[in-house]
Amino acid sequence: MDFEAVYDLLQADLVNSGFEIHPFLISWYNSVVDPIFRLTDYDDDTVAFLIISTPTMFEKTFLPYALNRHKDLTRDPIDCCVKEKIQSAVEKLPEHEIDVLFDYDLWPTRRPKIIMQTVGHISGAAYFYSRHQLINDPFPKDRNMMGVCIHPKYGGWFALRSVLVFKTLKCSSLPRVLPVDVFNGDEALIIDVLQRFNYSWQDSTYRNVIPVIATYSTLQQSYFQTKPIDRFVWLDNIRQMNNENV
Ligand code: B12
Repeated sequence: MDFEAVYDLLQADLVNSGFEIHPFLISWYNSVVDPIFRLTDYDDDTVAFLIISTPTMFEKTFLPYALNRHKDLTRDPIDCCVKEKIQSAVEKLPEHEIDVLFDYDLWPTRRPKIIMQTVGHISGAAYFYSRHQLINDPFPKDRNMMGVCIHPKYGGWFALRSVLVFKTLKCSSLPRVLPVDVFNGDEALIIDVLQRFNYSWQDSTYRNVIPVIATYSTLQQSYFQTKPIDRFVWLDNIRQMNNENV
């Protein structure tokens, strides 16, 4: 199966479930991260795909999963649901050797196996804004300021979930898609989003710094605002309401 066939199959399987897929080459990632973060097991022209969840993933994929009584909801249910969905897509490509990395995969040293925001940028999915690009950086030198990706359609209403590395798929001529700089280089807007993401991410205003075509639903926001320890009870209530309605 060539690149186009693989890309088509992944899109057919995942787009209607509320995901987006963005292809990239390992060399694009390795050329920007520090040596310690490089993916050294692969050739430069190895094809990989970034998978992000969009606002509809919650209703299209997660709720049906969570309402299924056979699913164990005691371990992070969103992560388990996304993993199951991606694994089922991968199983449809048995002739390829695929390494699947998730946003939460860490080495024993707690270092992330893959830096998802960098992948978001180099794959063209969502521009990564960081203090390092500022000419006049106003933030305290000793403050660890996280960068943030902004998606051209969903602002901050999305998550960078997984990377599929196709060890057996090489394509040195893969066309590169540049990420959309939604702030057109306006440094004041970049500072504003970095402030919102670092100092008040809980209010979600960093997600709305540009006009968006969709946000997380009220139900989804309620789920994410629930403490992880209380989410099982939250989901159990949804299951009970669903039973009453059938
Ligand atoms: C660790 C982590 C945390 C830690 C943060 C620790 C810290 N302050 O650093 C904690 C638990 C606190 C945290 C909290 C949150 N997080 Co967090 N977190 C991560 C995680 C797992 C790893 C981030 C990391 O350590 N990166 C490593 C550092 C070194 O990367 P870096 O600083 O970007 O440096 C690299 C780049 O600069 C790159 N680089 C160098 N030159 C160039 C040039 C270019 C052009 C480019 C593109 C890159 C590049 O190379 C460097 C490395 O060598 C990622 C998922 C993942 N696997 O990536 C999510 C992630 C960053 N978190 C995310 C989110 C949303 C949050 C929260 C809002 C909570 C939430 N989940 O809702 C809060 C926000 C907290 C805050 N603002 O303070 C999202 C960000 C989404 C987005 N739109 O950007 C991610 C991507 C998870 C996801 N699945 O989507 N998080």
